[in-house]
Amino acid sequence: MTGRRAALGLGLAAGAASGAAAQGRPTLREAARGRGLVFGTAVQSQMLATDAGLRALAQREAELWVPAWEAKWGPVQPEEGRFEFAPLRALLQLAQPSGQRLRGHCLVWHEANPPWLAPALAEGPARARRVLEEHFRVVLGTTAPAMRDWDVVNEFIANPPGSDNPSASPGDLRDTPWLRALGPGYVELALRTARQLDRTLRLTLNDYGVEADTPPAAEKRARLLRQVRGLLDRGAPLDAIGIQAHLQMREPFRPEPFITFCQELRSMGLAVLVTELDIREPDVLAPNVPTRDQAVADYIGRFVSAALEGGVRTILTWGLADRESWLVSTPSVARADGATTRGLPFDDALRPKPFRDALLDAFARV
Ligand code: 9MR
Repeated sequence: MTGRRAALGLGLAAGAASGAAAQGRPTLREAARGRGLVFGTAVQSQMLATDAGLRALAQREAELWVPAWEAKWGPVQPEEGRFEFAPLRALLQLAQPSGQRLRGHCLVWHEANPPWLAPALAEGPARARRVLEEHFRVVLGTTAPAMRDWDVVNEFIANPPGSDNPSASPGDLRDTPWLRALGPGYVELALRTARQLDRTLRLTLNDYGVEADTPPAAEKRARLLRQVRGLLDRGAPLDAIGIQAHLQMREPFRPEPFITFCQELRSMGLAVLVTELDIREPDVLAPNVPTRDQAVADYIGRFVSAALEGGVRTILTWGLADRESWLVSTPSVARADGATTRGLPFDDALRPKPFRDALLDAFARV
């Protein structure tokens, strides 16, 4: 382990005081910690380096950081055999004085991959396996002291008919270059490879589209449960399920089916995390910002309370302030009417919104 620590240049940061309360209420970090919960956020090294306000906010409000980009395959292994850890190191350096821990995201995904990867995987299972094992060996070996929890496979369940982006795949598993190269055993291979390299790493499978009270979400929950049960029956190492929770207010949410889903996962001995919480507002907005923000907060409050009731103890939002949100910067999910999505706990001026209060209130009820 000492060699690994030296490899990334930094170990686990020591716990540090989380700073002043914002506007008379505790920080999310403090409030969560007081209830035995962990609150975290996605961060981007470039943004934290250039935006002092966002940096201070992430340092003050979050206990746990997840790199939104820096640990994905594309940035980490841009060319075969050339590994790049400078952006991750930069994040660790920013985290150290304020005592954040980092979780890893993600080792296997069908997006954010370098151009060389898909052709290499297409060369056949033996080559695909070597490529996977080498990436895991270097990445886990380098990040081990600082990152003890990884999304090993991200978004592996196929979207059922009726979803926003239904998958062509006929089975439970999403059709990806990994599935095509290695067959349905690729998830188990990834988990076993990670466990073999690092016996005490927390291994997580992360997915989305399982939150709402809609037929496609119900089917995706069933697919996830079926796949997870199969993995555990085969003795695959697995510790946790990450529920992304990119919520959409045009979809209904009902606590009961979601709580049952979390409890079923918990009954299999798994931890359940909310890993990427944010929310898209409805197509037709209320006429003023306070009404919009209150509607967002009501939905978030219901969702987070259900998650906590279902046994979730770690909640991460996908960014803290609207100005860093992919819901604002990504054309495919940005609002068609040109309005800025108010889908995170703090506004563009970094002032807390009712979303933040809904989190605090839900934490306080635990
Ligand atoms: O928010 C992330 C964005 O900055 C990246 O460009 C993109 C591609 O790497 O990924 C976004 O994060 C995604 C996450 O990794 C997986 N779940 C969905 C997130 C939003 O697209």
